[in-house]
Amino acid sequence: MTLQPFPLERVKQLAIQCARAAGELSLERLQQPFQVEYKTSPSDLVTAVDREVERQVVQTILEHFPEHGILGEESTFKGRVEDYETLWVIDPIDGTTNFVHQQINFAVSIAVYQQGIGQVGVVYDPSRDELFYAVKDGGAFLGDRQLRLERQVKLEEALLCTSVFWNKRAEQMGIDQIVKKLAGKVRGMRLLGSAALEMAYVAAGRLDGYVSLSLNPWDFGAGRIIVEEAGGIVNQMTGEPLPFDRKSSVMACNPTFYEELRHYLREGVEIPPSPAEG
Ligand code: 2AM
Ligand code: CA
Repeated sequence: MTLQPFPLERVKQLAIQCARAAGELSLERLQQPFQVEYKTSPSDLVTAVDREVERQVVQTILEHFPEHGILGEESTFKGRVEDYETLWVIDPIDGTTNFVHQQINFAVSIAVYQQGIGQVGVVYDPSRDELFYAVKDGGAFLGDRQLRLERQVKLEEALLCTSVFWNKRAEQMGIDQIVKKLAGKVRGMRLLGSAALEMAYVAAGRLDGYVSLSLNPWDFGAGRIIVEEAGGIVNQMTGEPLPFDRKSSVMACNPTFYEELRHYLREGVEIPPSPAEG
């Protein structure tokens, strides 16, 4: 049997099309009342819009590529991840709490992996109509502008971002201490509430680094490809490579201070191996 070459250009076009359509649908739904539910607690929300948007994305992908698998936050696709050579990893709304409260600062995240290797990553912010995307070995872009992390940044000059505070286990592990220590070292710390957007912003140089003790694969799937293609470094906080299909800690940053940041993180906190506990 001859293996078909991976249709990179078609996959990229479809990922961008799906992300834009998903973003438009989310914005439309914000104009009307929608149902909000607690997933596990009052700080873990899901809305009817998350589910509707994911269903739309899954349907479109399968119309074009019925042979591909899909790993989505809302589990709309029922197949087993390990059965597919090509896997789409999608979050219909990354930053659901922002979607509900702020109606801004959320994003669609779509990544495509071929045998575990990231090929295409798309993060679309519909409120600002900003499209971040990257293709393996083809560069990272914000719209038609190529993103390159060429500026030298010292840790003391860095603006860092984290989404650790939602995680009670992170608190038990002393993450508040490490963040406090880091905050005293860097220029500033931010919490935006959407890991996908935060990673896209690292690629764009709006933030210099992002750290989290535990993220789901759909939160970092696209952002990691975009940061890497922009010339940044993305790993687990232990320094090991990120997985593509399970939970992990994440650090993504400008390469100039990667080792220094890793040293700081290693000193203060017990970093969980992947898969991390949520
Ligand atoms: P979400 O909005 O898709 O749930 C900041 O809260 C970031 O962490 C967001 O990207 C959010 O994604 C993610 N997040 C929230 N709760 C999480 C959990 N229990 N495990 C992993 N990631 C989570
Ligand atoms: Ca989500």
